[in-house]
Amino acid sequence: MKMLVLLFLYGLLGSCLVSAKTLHHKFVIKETKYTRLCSTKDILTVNGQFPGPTIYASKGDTIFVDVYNSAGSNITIHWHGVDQPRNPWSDGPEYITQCPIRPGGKFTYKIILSEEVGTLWWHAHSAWDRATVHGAIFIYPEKGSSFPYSAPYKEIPIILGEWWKADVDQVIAEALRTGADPNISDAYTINGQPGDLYNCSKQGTFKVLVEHGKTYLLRLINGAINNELFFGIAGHKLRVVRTDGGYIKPFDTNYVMITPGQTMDLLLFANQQSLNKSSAKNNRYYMATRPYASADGVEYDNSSATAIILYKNQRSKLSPPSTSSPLFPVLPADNDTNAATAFTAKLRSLDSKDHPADVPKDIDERVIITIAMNILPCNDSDPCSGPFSGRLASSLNNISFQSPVIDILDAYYHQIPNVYGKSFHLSHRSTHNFTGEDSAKALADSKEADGGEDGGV
Ligand SMILES: [Cu+2]
Repeated sequence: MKMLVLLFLYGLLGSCLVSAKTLHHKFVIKETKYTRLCSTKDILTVNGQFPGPTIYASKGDTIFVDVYNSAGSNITIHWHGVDQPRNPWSDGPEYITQCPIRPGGKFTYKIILSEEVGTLWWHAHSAWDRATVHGAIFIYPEKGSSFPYSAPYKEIPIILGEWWKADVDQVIAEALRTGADPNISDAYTINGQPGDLYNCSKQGTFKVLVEHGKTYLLRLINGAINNELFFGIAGHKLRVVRTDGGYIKPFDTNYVMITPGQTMDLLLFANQQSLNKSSAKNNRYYMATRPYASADGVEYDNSSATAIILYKNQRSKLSPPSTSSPLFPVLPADNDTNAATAFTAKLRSLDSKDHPADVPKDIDERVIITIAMNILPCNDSDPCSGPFSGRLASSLNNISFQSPVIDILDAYYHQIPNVYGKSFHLSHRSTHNFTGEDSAKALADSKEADGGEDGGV
């Protein structure tokens, strides 16, 4: 009997060892010429590709990525949404978990996949390099586990991004110099392409050929630097099944709202008519993305990126271009907060037997973290020209971040003093209703009343 149990355990262990794989990738960071919106510039890429290469893996795999920096400036790479249990050294944010990889240097990242399944992504985590240095991570369920929905016929990566005609590192450098908001982007992109609505972009528009009656899995990633985005496809509902590498309770929707860094897996049912049906007038449908931007008086890029869903003609296999232009999806207005929050409120963990939501329910300590955008005064040693003659500075509990010389994780591990402080206040000196009516004004008034000696809020 004992022998049987042992054999059984050995069998289980054996199958685990067989299913979790170790994968290797080589990323070479280099400058590459790309032309968008009628102008050409050098952008940073991985292996010359924009968007960068997709990493294919399965749940529980370990991935080693050798990153060679052949560009002229420092860089790091972050594996967005990967938990990396007990492995912070490979997380990537510059000066937090590592010093950046210098030009000519190399760093090997170890990416430990644990519970994640679905779509995640990787991106540079230095200056604004992530605008062009990014790509998808597809994580398939481990062998033998079942999808909580029927398997799609094909999968389609959809990476949303932002494009500046200017050099992106100069855009952020200028913003840091002046203390003002960075210049807004010149276009949004879908898989690196702005689409039909922008100058000189029609030719490159991303197109997907679909077959009537088939189901497609869209792996949607918001790789934009700053913007929350609405996304939808004309004439089609989307079924949201996963977000940020985990299953959710599926629901159907005409549009999604996706925040920067977020990922979503969407099922697209190709159930519209193709041209070969005599009644069909159109076999092309736009997918489109445009911003959700509700902040008063803050300038934003209000353009729309498009790609095209094209139905295959089942008789000839080739789809003749239809004469009328593709249908455009109905997306909420840019400032439609109700539409944005109504969508987000529907995101709920699947929480099934096979995909439980293991959230700790016993709370030891309640921590309040206030995220704020402050305006600091300009002065002679730190000249600036931002809003209200000040400098924008974000903070957590009224503490802003300045890059140290040694990365914080090394300083913590080796107990190197004077790199970071330990005075992060977990409770506030005065209480304030941060979700009340006109909270910012009320807080500013109360500061003025006590003399406002604190600087920011
Ligand atoms: Cu990220």
